[in-house]
Amino acid sequence: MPLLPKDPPPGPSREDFWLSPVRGPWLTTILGSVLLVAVVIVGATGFLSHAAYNPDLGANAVVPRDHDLQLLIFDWPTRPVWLFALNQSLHTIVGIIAVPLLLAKLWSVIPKLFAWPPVASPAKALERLSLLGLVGGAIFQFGTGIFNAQLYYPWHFNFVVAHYYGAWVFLTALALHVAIKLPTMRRAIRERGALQPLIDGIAATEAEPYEAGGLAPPVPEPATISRRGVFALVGAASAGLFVVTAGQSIGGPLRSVALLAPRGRGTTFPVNKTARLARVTPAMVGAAWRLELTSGGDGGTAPLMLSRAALLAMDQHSHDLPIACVEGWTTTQRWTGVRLKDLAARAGAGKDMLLHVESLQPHGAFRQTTLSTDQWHDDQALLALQVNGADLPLDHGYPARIIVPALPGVHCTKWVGKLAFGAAA
Ligand SMILES: Nc1nc2c(c(=O)[nH]1)N[C@H]1C(S)=C(S)[C@@H](COP(=O)(O)O)O[C@H]1N2
Ligand SMILES: [Mo]
Repeated sequence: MPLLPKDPPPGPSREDFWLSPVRGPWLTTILGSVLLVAVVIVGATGFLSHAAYNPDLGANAVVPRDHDLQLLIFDWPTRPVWLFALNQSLHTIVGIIAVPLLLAKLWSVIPKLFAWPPVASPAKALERLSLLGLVGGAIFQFGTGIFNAQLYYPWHFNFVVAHYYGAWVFLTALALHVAIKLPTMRRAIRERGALQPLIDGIAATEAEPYEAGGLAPPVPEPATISRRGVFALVGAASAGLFVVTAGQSIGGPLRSVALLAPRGRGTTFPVNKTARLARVTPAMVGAAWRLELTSGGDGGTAPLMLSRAALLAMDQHSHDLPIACVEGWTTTQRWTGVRLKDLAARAGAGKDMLLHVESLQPHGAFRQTTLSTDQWHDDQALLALQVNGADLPLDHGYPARIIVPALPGVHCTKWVGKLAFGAAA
């Protein structure tokens, strides 16, 4: 005995509830294809960003390493110096401007959400389950990413961990979905052409042929927007989002109109976390401050305690290097300080050692980082003491901070208290 009536109840479960003549397999195919390109860029740059943390080193891993799904872990390079900035800008910019596309794509398939009966067969049940991963995953990934870029955390989980596993759920469901839908997409393009329907204005816009259980409406209303109008609308929305966000990473005149980018306007040199928030007090960084420099751990040499004057007496090097935050903002400044490899020599560190960095900041996830051998060997890798020709401001890490080419901003540790060269753990 069926639990549900065979005929759908009045409302969105009835096919004749949906009237738009532009909704149909062709529109969904093209919206889906463009969205797919965006998602591939965002997914690839997301996994690269994960690799850029060098999660195999020291305490760098944010996603627990013992139950991590690692496909793409390699020694993150230091050149070109803007590599991480480019990667992270692509990730956030493409992720943000894809939102109108995602909404249009979801709009184009909304009748499917109300399909009757809700579960027609075990195979359909499986397909709907995968759609839960797909649509739920998409909303979760775009939602958490954008909230993070807005510095808004209305949840109790670790963003990086959730966003990382969310990517696996979403991209797995997406791969399955594309595989299932490929024949439908090919048919839509074969029958109507990839771009042909964009030629029609409103007057010539007609519905695609109705098929039971398909996307085209059985009884379409006259068109109020053409198909190219749909793409113009989506394109304009994406362009608008680009204008109000991309300035935080691209800079230039766009920076002043980056209204939706919390670190975009007002300054070309944002502060991620102030000394106050990090509980670093002026007393901690006063005349009594010393850099503790060690090599080899417990069995190694006695620690050197270097004052700022002692560091300033060493060879100083200046380089224009970007800081790029995972949240998407980027800024390039002129940093001056001591080369990390000169400090390694001073400490008597072995060439194949790692560099463990500790901040004076008493608590928090960003108070330590581990740099790879290649990273501290780089000629431009600095313990910076100055920026733009003046002492580092306290909020930017006075008395000393890490600046390494192509290093994620989060590893450019501020208020450094200790540099320990040592073996891999
Ligand atoms: N000790 C410490 N260092 C830190 C952080 C921090 O919170 N504490 N934030 C990091 C992050 S996430 C970024 S993006 C950069 C930002 O540097 P800025 O605030 O000087 O622009 O500093 C990094 N260094
Ligand atoms: Mo950051």
